[in-house]
Amino acid sequence: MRAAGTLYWDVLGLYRDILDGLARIPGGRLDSLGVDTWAVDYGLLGPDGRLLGNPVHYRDDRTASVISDVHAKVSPERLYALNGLQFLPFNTLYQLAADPLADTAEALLLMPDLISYWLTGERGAERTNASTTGLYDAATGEWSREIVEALGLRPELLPALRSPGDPAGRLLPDLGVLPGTPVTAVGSHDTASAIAAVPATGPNFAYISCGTWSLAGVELSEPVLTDAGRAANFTNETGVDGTVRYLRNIMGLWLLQESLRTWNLGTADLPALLDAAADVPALRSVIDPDHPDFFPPGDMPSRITAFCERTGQPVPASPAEIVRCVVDSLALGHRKALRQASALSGLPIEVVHIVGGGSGNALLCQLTADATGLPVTAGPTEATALGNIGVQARAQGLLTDLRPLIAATQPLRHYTPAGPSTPWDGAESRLG
Ligand code: LRH
Repeated sequence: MRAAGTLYWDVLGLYRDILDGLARIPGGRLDSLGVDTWAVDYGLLGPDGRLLGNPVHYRDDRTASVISDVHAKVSPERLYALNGLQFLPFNTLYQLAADPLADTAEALLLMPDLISYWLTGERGAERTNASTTGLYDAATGEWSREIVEALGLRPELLPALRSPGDPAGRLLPDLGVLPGTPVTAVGSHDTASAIAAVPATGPNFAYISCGTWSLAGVELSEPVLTDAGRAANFTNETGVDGTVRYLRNIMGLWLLQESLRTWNLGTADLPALLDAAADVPALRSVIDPDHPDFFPPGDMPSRITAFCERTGQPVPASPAEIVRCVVDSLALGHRKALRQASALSGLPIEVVHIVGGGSGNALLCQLTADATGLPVTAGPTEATALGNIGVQARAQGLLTDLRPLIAATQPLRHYTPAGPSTPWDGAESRLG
């Protein structure tokens, strides 16, 4: 929500919904609870543990003016050598540079850690999400003293790290819901939880965690911190069990969500629109989904048509044509990222797993198979929730290996490439 020019999260609304949800648990009993959210955003606490200021949304543009200051203190090359993170203007380290409260705050808690703190009174920094801050050393798995000091941040700002599966306190009695319920640290970065639930049956797979963002890449055991990886803006995020998610962010279904919002349509209208889009000729016009024009909230269709006009392509007119342009462009983005992930990491890809809400988008899954020339397995849709619960179940000794269980129990759909991927070769060059 925007107020006086700043884009904020409604963090207390989210917290209230969590408490409401807990109050409705059938039977009034839980063996464990784990919190995950999106990455990078945070709340700052004062000396008495109070929240200083309302957390700001990563789509706010407050970092635009501070990025060069940060890079003057630590070069992008050195940052990448230490944190292995793709450059995204909203990485926590840039947000902190734009946040006047960072100088006086006592503690920084990333969103899921903030919710956990409110639920339990205990503070910590869960590793998978800490790895998205830019302040975390991808090789050692600890906060990077060098980056923290170079940026003039106090090391005490950052709480002690914890890993998925660690205990994270108990629900406080004064919440009035399920008092004493154990809280377990999970892959608190939603993408870490989602990838923990990929139903892969062998090592040579790629994944696309497809929702508001498409996070497309491969899973590795060690970070890849090469110049070529940096140039391609690949990230090394920490996964559950110390795995490395070597991936790139692609703008994702945000392009569709914001288009629907502009047209005053809801997700219930999407199936009919996608059906109509399937009848529009393929690859008439494509956009670079990652162009910064598409990042902020607002009228998406007019930004898409402006891009097509600027690049001399046919201008999509109807909603179905715009949806087709978006879905084609995302499939192209998936293809480019996965080809690079494989080349940069040396991992051959035999199958692509699409998980998350986008795995229910049959047109996008089929076009991703066509564009990559690889078989696609789609599902589960609720991968993040399943990965979150799976880590808790494992911490309780209820299972040892989540992926085979997901593969055996979740409905999955399979897509094979419909034809040669040649038309996509030409289209990729139009992305620039
Ligand atoms: C997906 C996600 C992604 C981040 C972005 C901020 O929800 O966590 O992994 O890059 O949000």
